[in-house]
Amino acid sequence: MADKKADKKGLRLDLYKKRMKENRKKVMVTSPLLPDFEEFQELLKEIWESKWVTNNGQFHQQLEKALCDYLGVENLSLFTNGTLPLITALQAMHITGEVITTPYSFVATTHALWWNGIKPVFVDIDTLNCGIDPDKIEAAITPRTTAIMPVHCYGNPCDTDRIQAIADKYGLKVIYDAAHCFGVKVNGESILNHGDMSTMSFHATKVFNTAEGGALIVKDAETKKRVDYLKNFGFAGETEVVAPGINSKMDEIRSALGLLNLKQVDEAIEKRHQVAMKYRDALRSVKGIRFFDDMPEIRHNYSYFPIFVNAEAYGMTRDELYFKMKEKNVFGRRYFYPLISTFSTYKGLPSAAPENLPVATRIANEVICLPMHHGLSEEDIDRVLEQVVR
Ligand code: T4K
Repeated sequence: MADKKADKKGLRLDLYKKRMKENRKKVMVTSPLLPDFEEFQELLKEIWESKWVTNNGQFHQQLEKALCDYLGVENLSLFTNGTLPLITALQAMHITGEVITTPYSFVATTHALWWNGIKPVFVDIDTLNCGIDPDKIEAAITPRTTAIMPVHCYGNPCDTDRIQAIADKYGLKVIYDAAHCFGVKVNGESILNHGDMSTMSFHATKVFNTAEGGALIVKDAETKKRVDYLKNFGFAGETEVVAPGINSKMDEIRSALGLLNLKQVDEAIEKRHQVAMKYRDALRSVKGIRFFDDMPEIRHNYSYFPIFVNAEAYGMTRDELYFKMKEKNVFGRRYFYPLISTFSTYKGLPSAAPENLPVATRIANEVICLPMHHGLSEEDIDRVLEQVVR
C-alpha cells in the first residue's frame, strides 16, 4: 500500500516536472526551416572545392531556376534580402514623386520608398485581408502619383483585379510587396504574376528561407537582365557600368541552403496548415477573437496566424493577452504594431494622420500573431491555446 502511494506521488511529481519543463520552454512565434545538416555539409564541400562562393555561381543559377518552377513564374532574380528587391524594383522602373502604399506592413515596405526619395502616401486597409483598401486608393491619387505599392499581408492576396483597374485608369505602375507569399496561388496561378513586379523575402522567419535572402519577380527576360545589372553595381560586362547599381547578390552558401529547403517546403506548409486548423477549431467559439479562415480558390501558405482581439467582447485587451502569454513563455508578436505611419520619419505626412487610417489603426491595436511554424508540437499548440481560449 505504502509502495503504491509512493509510486503515485512519484508519477505526479514526474508529471509536474514535465509540465514545469514544458512551461519553461519557449514557444516562439516562428522557427527557421533548416535542412539536414549533413546534406548541407555535402553542398558546402562542393562550394569549398570549387572555390566559387558568390557572383552568379552554380547554386545561385540552380536556385533561380528551381524557384521559377516551384513558384510558377518566368523571371526571378535572387537578392540578399527582401528589402533590396523593393528598393531595386523602384529604381528599375524609375519611379519618382508619390507612391500609394499601406501603413500596415513591416517598415521595410515604406523605407524602400524613402530610400528612393519617393513620398509615401498611406491609404487605409481592408479588414477582409489586411491589404490596402481599393475603395480608398483613387482619392489618394494626385498628379505626382506614379505607382501603387500594396502588400499581400500575411500572404492574403490583395484585390489584384481592382488595383490593376485603377492603375490602368491612371497610368500607374504596381509593385507588390509579396514578402509573405511564398507558394501562394489564386485559382491555381501564382500571386506573384500580378502587377508589374513582385518582391519576396527569404528571411529566416519566413515559410521558405535562405537565412537572409529575397527575390524580385519581373515580367520579361529583358527586365530581369536589367535587374541583374542593378543588383551587381550596374555592371553589364567586365568594364561596362550601365546604371548606378547596388550590391545585392545572393551567395553560394545561401543558395545551397535554399535548394535544400525547397525540397521540404511543401511538407512544412502542410504542417503549418495542420496548426492553423487546430487553432481555428479551438478559437471559433471564443467571443471577441477574430481570425482568418481559408479563402475560396486560394492556396494559402499559413505564413502567419494573426488573431484580432476585441477587448470588450473578449474581456481583456490585446496587450493584456500578449503579456500574459509572454509570462508563460508563449511568444506571439504584434505584427504590425505600431503602424509604419506612426514612426518619426513618416508621422508628419498628411496621409499618416490616424483619422485617415481608422481601420489600420484599430487592427494594429487588436492583432497578435500566434506562434506558427512547421516545428510546433501538440504540447506547444496546447500551451498557446491555454492562454487564449477563455
Ligand atoms: N516586406 C514585408 C511585408 C516584410 O514582412 C519584410 C520582413 C520585408 C519586406 C523585408 O524583408 P527582409 O529584408 O527582412 O528579408 C522579422 C524579420 O526580420 C523580417 O524579415 C520580417 N519581415 C518581419 C515581419 O519579422 P523581427 O524583428 O520581428 O524578427 P526577430 O529577430 O524578432 O525574429 C522573430 C522570431 O523568429 C524570434 O523571436 C525567434 C524566431 N527566430 C528569428 C531568427 C532571426 C529564430 O528562431 N531564428 C532566427 O534566426 O523581424
